[in-house]
Amino acid sequence: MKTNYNNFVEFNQEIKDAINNHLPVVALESTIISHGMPYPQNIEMAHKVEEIVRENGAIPATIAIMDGKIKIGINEEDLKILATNSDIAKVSRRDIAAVIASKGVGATTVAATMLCANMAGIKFFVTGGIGGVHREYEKTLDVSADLEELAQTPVTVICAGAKSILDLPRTLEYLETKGVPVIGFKTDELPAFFTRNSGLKLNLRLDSVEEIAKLVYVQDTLKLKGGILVANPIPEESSLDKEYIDSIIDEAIEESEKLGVKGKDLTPFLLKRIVEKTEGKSLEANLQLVYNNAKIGSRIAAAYSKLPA
Ligand code: PSU
Ligand code: MN
Repeated sequence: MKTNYNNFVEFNQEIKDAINNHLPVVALESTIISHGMPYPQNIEMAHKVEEIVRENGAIPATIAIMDGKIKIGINEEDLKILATNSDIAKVSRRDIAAVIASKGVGATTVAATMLCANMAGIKFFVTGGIGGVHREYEKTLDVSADLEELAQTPVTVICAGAKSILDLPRTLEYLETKGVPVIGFKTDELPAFFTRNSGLKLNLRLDSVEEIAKLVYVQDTLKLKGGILVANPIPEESSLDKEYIDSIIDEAIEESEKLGVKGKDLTPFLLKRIVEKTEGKSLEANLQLVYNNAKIGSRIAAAYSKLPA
């Protein structure tokens, strides 16, 4: 038999059945587990997010590469490996074929998870924050592959905006250029991950999950290329003080420059230093915003599945 797609993709049966029956399914990434949060909070987060997705009417599909296969729905053993090993590859679009070919293990970023979700027929994807245009872009040309993926892959990503480790105005400009709709959920501004506001006005605000589902439906029906970004602010009670977190982020960036950290190592380095410097306060905020995104993302997926197929 000739090698095909099925040789490199493995579905969990429940997820496969749900996709085939047009039931709501929500994809979840694994870089957030391996590189975005420390152990053991990463495992707790992965469990709780899956629980919240189910409570809100959808089926969770955590995606990673295990032993040379894209797994649509990892199991407990996979999760343990991803959460506890410090040498798991961070897999973006460019790395997928290499990690599969070498029968490796990899945690998928937003870009790679979108790509895999789309391959699998999953339309919604919940995460914490996306990558974007890095500060000092003019020196480094560092733009996350997440933005390029949003430009070309028809998956709706629910996030809490982007961290101000990034250049947020340029990130929004980039998304505009690439034709990506950015929807503020019950907000007029782009949320800045740890804080509800960034001072950057969005073009589009929607106040119900049904309206968002309808927009996705139109975009799909017209087969408009590319993804959609839903920006869901962190709950008020979990948000951090802007001046406090901004000064910590500035310090972390300064350290990364001194140490010459760049490329794919930069984002994980900054995330880790921020958790250390805030003595876990940023981690708690991060957990709460992911849970909130899981709730809203699943409700959007559930609303979408009620629209005519
Ligand atoms: N931002 C976060 N937490 C994360 C990431 C970003 O607040 O875990 C991860 C996501 O997987 C995202 C990736 O896709 O970092 C972006 O990395 P880069 O900037 O190297 O493209
Ligand atoms: Mn980068």
